[in-house]
Amino acid sequence: PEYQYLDLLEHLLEKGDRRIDRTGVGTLSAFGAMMRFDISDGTFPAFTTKRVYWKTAIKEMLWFLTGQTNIQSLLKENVRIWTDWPLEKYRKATGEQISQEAFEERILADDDFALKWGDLGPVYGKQWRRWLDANGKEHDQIATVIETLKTNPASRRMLFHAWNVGELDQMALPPCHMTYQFHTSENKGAGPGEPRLKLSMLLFQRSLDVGLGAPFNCAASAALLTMVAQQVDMAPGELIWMAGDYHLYLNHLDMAQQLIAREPRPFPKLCLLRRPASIDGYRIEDFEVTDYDPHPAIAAPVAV
Ligand code: THF
Repeated sequence: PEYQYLDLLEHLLEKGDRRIDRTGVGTLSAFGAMMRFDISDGTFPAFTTKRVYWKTAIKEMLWFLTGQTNIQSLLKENVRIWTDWPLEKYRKATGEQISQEAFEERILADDDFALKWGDLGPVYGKQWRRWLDANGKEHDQIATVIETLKTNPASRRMLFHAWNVGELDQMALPPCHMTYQFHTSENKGAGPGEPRLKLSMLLFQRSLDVGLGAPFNCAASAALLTMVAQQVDMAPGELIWMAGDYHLYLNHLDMAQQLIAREPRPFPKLCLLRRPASIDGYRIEDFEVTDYDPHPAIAAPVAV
């Protein structure tokens, strides 16, 4: 199944359209991809051709679910993948050439500084949990999806969405993974006491950084599907992942060559050690990943 990912890399290297992108780094780009991962047997699609920091990816997902948008809470969990955007904004605004470490320390130590400089605007968490409508009413899209799964699982309206058009210009970055839709089907062959329904999730991503972001997005969305399935007493089914513009940054070409030269290994397994009372109750300690035996990590810069 990891070959689906390696095929995207190969396609980009061979046929990608070379262009200068928003970040100025340059990419090889293509349009329209789909990957499918059956996770019904507990498979966790953490890629194996390089080590994926799956705990970081799940911590980011848990942070989205809290509805928070300030990097201070991420830094408290030692997650630093969102620092670049506030850091760049701070450097531009003040002209101060502060190091990433010093900036992160100030965000952690100084709440006022964090309020002023650590917020990413109304990104994922805000839209998922507190989408503001024209009448000033807030909508918790996650709670609605879970409620609908429990009461009307055949619905075709079980989705949440982060592309809030009126607020895009306030976001540090408009959402990349923007629509998550859920679908249930009969859990064929379920024994007594086993869930009768199977839950699948389709993720649409308008923009996919295949080198750096994709392994994170895949692990995080598999974790989300596993959590939601547990909350609604269904078996996890299939993770279907669609991308619009998928691209390889030009400073990731060496990494891509190394990845496709490596032999993928079996995916690890994911097990939830506890069943929290609600979707808000998960902690990183609840996720147990076993049999993960990846090739070594490959460091690569992120385009800001
Ligand atoms: N911007 C770009 N250019 N690519 C992305 O993947 C991306 N995201 C988020 C927002 N903007 C993006 C940020 N997500 C890493 C991983 C995910 C990120 C940003 C950075 C990263 O540096 N990963 C390293 C090390 C991680 C660590 O130190 O723990 C890696 O080797 O994987 C996609 O949603």
